Amino acid sequence: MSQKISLTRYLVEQQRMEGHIPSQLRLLLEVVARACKSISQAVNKGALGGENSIMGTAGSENVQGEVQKKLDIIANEVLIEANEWGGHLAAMASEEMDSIYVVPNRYPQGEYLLLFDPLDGSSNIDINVSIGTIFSVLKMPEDDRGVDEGDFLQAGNKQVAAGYCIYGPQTTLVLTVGDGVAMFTLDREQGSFVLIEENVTIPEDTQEFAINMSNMRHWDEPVKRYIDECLAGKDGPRGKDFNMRWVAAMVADVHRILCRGGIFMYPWDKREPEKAGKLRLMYEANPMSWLIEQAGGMATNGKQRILDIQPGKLHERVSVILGSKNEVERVTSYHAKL
Ligand code: AFP
Repeated sequence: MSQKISLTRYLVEQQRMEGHIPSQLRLLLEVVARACKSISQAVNKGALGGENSIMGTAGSENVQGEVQKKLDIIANEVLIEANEWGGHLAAMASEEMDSIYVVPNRYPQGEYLLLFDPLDGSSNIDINVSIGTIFSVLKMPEDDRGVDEGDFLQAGNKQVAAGYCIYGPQTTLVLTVGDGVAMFTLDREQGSFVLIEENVTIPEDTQEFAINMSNMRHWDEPVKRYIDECLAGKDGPRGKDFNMRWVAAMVADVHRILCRGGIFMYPWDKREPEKAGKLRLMYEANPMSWLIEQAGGMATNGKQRILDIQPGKLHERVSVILGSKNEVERVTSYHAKL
């Protein structure tokens, strides 16, 4: 790429040429990107942050009963403080907060709703492995007076923007506003995100799968069958060898899939049969599924398209199968044969 295109310029051009992102949404995305820059800064400091070190646990649990890391809480605060005063949002929801955060009365209220997992893959923080922030943007339902949790309960196909920022060897922001997927890497000297790839496309076929194999004995038949066939390699029904990767941060596994294809699964399993899955629908599965679909891939819960699931509650969980189209189709078809 000869001329560097910043995120700001990309968004202005989307607004001007494509006409489908209103200025308020553009502003919102710029603020989210700015917050991700601050989080990236904190991640980079690690134990060098002294008293403000981001390492270790905060001594509390979130609404899902998971131990909160210090960085989970810091990232949550950074996103709220950056977004509450701009006038583009009505409310926010996060993995780290039990209920929604309504923009305080002292600030103007906008028409958008922001959902996020401030720090995905928090078990990777202390071991210096990739982590990330995932976000999803919805519009307030029309003619709505006063915002409440019910306004957030919209299917993923209603998202107006979605993305993530991965804090790895590079800090990269990946975004869709419904016109393909674009990637921007943080240029630390310039302090801005620079476009590195537009129209990201996932190959339809793959020989790489991502799943936590230690849960194999708890899986349902269709997932077991799919993985057994992959493991059988060249001599099995698939007639080819497969490779496996598992970063334990969805953001990093999805990033790899957007870069070179693959299939990611966190399926329902028998450990907690009453839960639909481990991952959260509204601020993990929905934004990732939209990005994957926008890049030509597919995302289902084994039975239906994730983006068509009508959420019943904010912190709803879901079984996730996403990535290269032909593989996701295959696993989904195994579920249909049950
Ligand atoms: P946190 O956001 O609580 O760190 O969880 C990360 C995650 O939900 C997802 O990003 C990973 O794919 C998955 O957990 C890893 O889970 P296992 O430890 O069960 O493999």
